[in-house]
Amino acid sequence: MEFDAQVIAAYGRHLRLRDASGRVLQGRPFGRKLQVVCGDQVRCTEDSTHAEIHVNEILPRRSLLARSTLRGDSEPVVANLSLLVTVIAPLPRPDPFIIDRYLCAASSAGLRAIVVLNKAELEVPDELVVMLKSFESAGYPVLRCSAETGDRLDALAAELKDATSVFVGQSGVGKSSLITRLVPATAISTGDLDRDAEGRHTTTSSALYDLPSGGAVIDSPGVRDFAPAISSLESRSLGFPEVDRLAPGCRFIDCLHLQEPGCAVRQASESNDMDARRYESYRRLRRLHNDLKAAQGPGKRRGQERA
Ligand SMILES: Nc1nc2c(ncn2[C@@H]2O[C@H](COP(=O)(O)OP(=O)(O)O)[C@@H](O)[C@H]2O)c(=O)[nH]1
Ligand SMILES: [Mg+2]
Ligand SMILES: [Zn+2]
Repeated sequence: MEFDAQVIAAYGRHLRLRDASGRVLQGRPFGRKLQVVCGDQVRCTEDSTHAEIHVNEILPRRSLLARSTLRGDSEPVVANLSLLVTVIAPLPRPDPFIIDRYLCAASSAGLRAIVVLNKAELEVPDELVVMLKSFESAGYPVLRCSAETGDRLDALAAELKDATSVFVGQSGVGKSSLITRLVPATAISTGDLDRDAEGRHTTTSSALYDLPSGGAVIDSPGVRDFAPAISSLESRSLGFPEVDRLAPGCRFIDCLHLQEPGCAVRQASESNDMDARRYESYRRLRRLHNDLKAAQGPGKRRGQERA
């Protein structure tokens, strides 16, 4: 019998599903090509002989956070979101360029994005203050809080209310700690696939948790690096709202803000009206696009141009 379910955790091809009545089931994609991710709505069948759920179809996604592999292929990360929460902390030391890459992917996926500084009770070095300011002046809300002390968690909960969010960021910044604080303990256990065969906690899966005040949050494994899907890198402003604001001042309407004469964006970065680090990050993302295209090889490139 066919039924629809929501994917509430994905551990490789092992899926945890929740049907309309709230029943939680284990399943797996039926067919090699189906790339099912946490947050997906799927159509399933129950195999009566094996007592296993087959996911046969992914229902249309409202939104998708996607990344590029080293070969330039697009891979889905999480689906049906409305908000991307980049979590950073004084320690481990944040890499602002990775944050910009996430903001780029969020922007092209049509997601609202915020930056959360967790462990805010620790000393915040000057360079981190400068970094946070670069996101704020670009137009991204920055929220400082602490999973440890509970400080400002109410403000974070208010941001998350009624949204489907994903927490992304380096391992060790406190994503899971924040979620543990925001979600009742009973809800944590149902989504918990974060354990290996020995019961140790691992961070190799994504899991969705319902929030008590409405909305849901997806915990994601820590990543060392993140490259947005190529399609995200083809948009005009790459998740740089400040570039959007400056671009009307460029001499050429199709200015890419690299070497073009009369570029208002480059001028703004030189006169510090735009954060110079953010501008460098913008340039790196343009280069990343070319590098990923090259990694795809000529066959794939032609194929994409026809589409
Ligand atoms: N000082 C401090 N430590 C925190 C805070 N939040 C989390 N931690 C610690 O940071 C470590 C990593 O937390 P975890 O939630 O597993 O990070 P994740 O890898 O991003 O999910 C743990 O030892 C937590 O106890 C915080 O607000 N302040
Ligand atoms: Mg974690
Ligand atoms: Zn320009």
